[in-house]
Amino acid sequence: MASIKEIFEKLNDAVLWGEEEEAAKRAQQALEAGASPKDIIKDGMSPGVQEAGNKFNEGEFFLPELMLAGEAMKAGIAVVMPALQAEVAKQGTKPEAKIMMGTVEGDVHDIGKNICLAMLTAEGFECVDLGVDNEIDKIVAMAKEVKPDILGLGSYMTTTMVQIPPAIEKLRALALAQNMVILSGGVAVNRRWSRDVAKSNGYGDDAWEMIALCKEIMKHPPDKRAEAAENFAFGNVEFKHAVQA
Ligand code: B12
Repeated sequence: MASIKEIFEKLNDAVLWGEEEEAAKRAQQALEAGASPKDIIKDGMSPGVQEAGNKFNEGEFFLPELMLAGEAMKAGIAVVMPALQAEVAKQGTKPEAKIMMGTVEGDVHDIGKNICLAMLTAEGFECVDLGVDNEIDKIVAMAKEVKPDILGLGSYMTTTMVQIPPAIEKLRALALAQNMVILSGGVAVNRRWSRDVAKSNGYGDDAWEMIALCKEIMKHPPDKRAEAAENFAFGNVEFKHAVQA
């Protein structure tokens, strides 16, 4: 029988080369071999999709290959999702918090967001997927309706990151009234921009940092969560305009 390491290699390859059926099959095989859904996403698929991104940046892959890699990753996630949810249900704990995530207007990249949502679900958070290409008014309306403890806004292109600051501006009063913490993330966005320009309450480089941040946020009473997020995410960021001696 193949080891989990060997299955992960094949699974990562299937994602990289955009083989949907193979990815679903290998994800199932990994589950049957006893791998945890979390590890399957983290070690069995994420490196494959990152590699596809690298090949695109280096000019070796083009858009069709990228789309196929994205679809293969989705097929793998679909296989592990029920196991992920079953694992959480078995733990029988109340969800730690409600987290809503969506991509801003004009942006259809959703692989990173989907990884975050899958991993947060695995950690016991109740997750609401707002999907991609969300206009600001829709984000505000959904935040009012869903009342998440944490709202994550994702942008993956420099052309769409400009949507995040006005979205946060429009959400500010609601966030205060609902004690909702707003995070920004995605490949177009960085920590300092999140703090200084978007004025979000926090940023995460990847799904694992987002999980750590969400856990930290929920350790605090509702009215202290935004501050706790800012300390955790931005505590070590140097000031933009350092005073010159
Ligand atoms: C895959 C991909 C695609 C796929 C998307 C498939 C899908 N379903 O998502 C397809 C082929 C559709 C695509 C299309 C396009 N793409 Co594209 N794409 C990529 C690529 C290669 C990888 C993105 C990805 O999935 N990365 C892997 C995931 C796991 O990483 P991630 O997104 O960063 O997510 C992690 C963290 O950021 C974090 N995170 C994510 N979201 C959030 C949210 C919060 C709140 C937090 C805290 C954390 C967090 O956690 C995640 C997991 O660890 C990137 C290049 C790159 N290296 O990133 C280009 C890239 C983003 N694309 C780019 C472009 C230009 C396009 C197109 C315009 C191309 C075209 N000419 O048509 C279109 C635009 C479509 C649109 N309107 O959105 C550019 C953007 C350049 C820019 N201006 O900034 C990039 C950077 C490539 C490049 N170097 O030029 N793309």
